[in-house]
Amino acid sequence: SRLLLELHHAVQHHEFVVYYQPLVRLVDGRFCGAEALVRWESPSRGMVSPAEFIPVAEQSGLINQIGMQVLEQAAYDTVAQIEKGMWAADFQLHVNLSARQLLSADFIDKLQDVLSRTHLPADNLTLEITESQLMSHEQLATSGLTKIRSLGIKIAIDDFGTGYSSLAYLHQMAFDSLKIDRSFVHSMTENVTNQRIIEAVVAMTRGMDVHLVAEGIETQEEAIRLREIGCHYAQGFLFAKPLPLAELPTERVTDK
Ligand code: G
Ligand code: G
Ligand code: MN
Ligand code: NA
Repeated sequence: SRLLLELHHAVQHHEFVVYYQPLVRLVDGRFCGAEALVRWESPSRGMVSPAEFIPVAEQSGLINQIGMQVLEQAAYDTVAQIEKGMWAADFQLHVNLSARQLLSADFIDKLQDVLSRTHLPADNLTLEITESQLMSHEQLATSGLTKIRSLGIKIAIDDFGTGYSSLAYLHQMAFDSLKIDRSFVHSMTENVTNQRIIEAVVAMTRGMDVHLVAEGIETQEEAIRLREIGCHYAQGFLFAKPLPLAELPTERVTDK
């Protein structure tokens, strides 16, 4: 297709830019991390949303190259921000991963290569994979996640709650955080069922060493409620939409 041809060209000419959406600690509002979200600045199409081209990139395998370009750019940015004192030493950079990348034979080598070239400490990196992608590649994905974590990189399960994984399955997975899908957060203050689901996730992970992140927070009311329920981190338009690095909140973060 035409889109695929243009996407090939975009990979060769590095037409992708990385936007960032802050991750906030609910107890004090600290800007403690950010999710990298790719955009395609196409000369002919203008700014293209990942929702439009990620599926094509996944199908064609181009996601392997695009994913690495995003990771490398985000890693350089993060190292520079930490060096300038704009981001704290323990800042968490979150980068999305497709199952296709996790399943590719040289992924771990390329990952290590990016870390050593950019000097990003493994400690500062969290890779996100959606619950539904994990569910459809259970065996391979599980061993891939274990390898990633053995490098000191953290794993987040993205869009959690939409993939119907069982509690038993969850306990055998190797992950560090769960990102509660925004469909549960949205209108939770009016919809008791959604609130009960989030409470259940909090209860379920209580004995586990897991960070809970709520996605899609749009109102102060939702933030307050989530904090009361026991969810520690949040992301959403209430705090900031995905922004270019230069437009992110400039407030210096301090270790308290
Ligand atoms: O930023 P936006 O809401 O338009 O993102 C749409 C979707 O694209 C999200 O579900 C997000 O997970 C996905 N996405 C954004 N950036 C990347 C990326 O670098 N790699 C992968 N695999 N998916 C991404
Ligand atoms: O699937 P993933 O969680 O990676 O997707 C991130 C996407 O969610 C981004 O494209 C971003 O634009 C979108 N997003 C982030 N915060 C909000 C929010 O508060 N409300 C809505 N509706 N979408 C959001
Ligand atoms: Mn994500
Ligand atoms: Na998500």
